[in-house]
Amino acid sequence: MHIAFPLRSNGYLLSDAANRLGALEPSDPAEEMNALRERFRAQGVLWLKGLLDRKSVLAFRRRYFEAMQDTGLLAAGSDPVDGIFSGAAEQRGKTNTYEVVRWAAYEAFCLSEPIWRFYEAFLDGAVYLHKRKIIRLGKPGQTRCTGAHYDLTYLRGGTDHLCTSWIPIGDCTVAMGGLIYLEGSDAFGRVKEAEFSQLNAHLPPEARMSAYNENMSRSGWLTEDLPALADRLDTRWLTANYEAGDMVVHSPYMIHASTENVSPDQRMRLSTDIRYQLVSERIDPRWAKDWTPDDGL
Ligand SMILES: O=C(O)CCC(=O)C(=O)O
Repeated sequence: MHIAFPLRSNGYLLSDAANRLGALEPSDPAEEMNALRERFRAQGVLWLKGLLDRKSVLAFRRRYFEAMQDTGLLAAGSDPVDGIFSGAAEQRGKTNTYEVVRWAAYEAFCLSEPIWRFYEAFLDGAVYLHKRKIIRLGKPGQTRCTGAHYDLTYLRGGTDHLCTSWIPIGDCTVAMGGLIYLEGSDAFGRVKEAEFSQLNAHLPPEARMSAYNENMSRSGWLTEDLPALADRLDTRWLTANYEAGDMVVHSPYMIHASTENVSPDQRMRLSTDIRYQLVSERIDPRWAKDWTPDDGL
């Protein structure tokens, strides 16, 4: 995929010219389940095109931005479903994202039938949705991005047989700073986690599980320097133009990050990331509460 503009993440530039960028491969959710499982095992990620009903996803995007109207987030006169940023500093409004994650409407969205039915088939059993579910808003001009990490860092108290769903709530072009994946990095994530397990072995149980213990970085991230990591592993960051209705599934070892939103029309990136696993397997008890800013995860 040729990208005609610089992709920046926490101050680091990812350039097409350095051959460190590639395109994420889409998958059809109607494909045979064993083929999807095999691709997931080999690549650590599955970008499922159109798994969800596009209209329902857009209805939730509208609902979210309508609820934020009084914060001044939206450009005056714009349609909330477009999520056009006003450029103004956010005011305190009647609601905020930490309340939205407790909405029944959001819970219903995360539990929508195509999602749990997919996981029941994919994982081959009854599934559980982690209570701690995150909604992220990416405003144009915001320079803070998600650094390179794999999810198990934050989920060491349960099974590693779990899947993250990253769901764009609305279309999310590369320019809007959607999730990017480090090609082939599931294997590297496993090696890193085995190293951390050894380093953490002498720590008390709570610290051993923590993403922020003495052996980890302050954020739990591997690095913010995405180009250096791609150079080191001689691989590429995979980008995609996601659409409302898509769902990306990634393994807890797959390394991912995000880039700045440079949308020319000031469109905000809204997404959610939620985790499913078999109900019969160990569930990290720290994830059994709604997401709050001070939950220490
Ligand atoms: O959306 C983001 O920026 C980060 C999401 C993430 O880390 C995840 O889906 O696990």
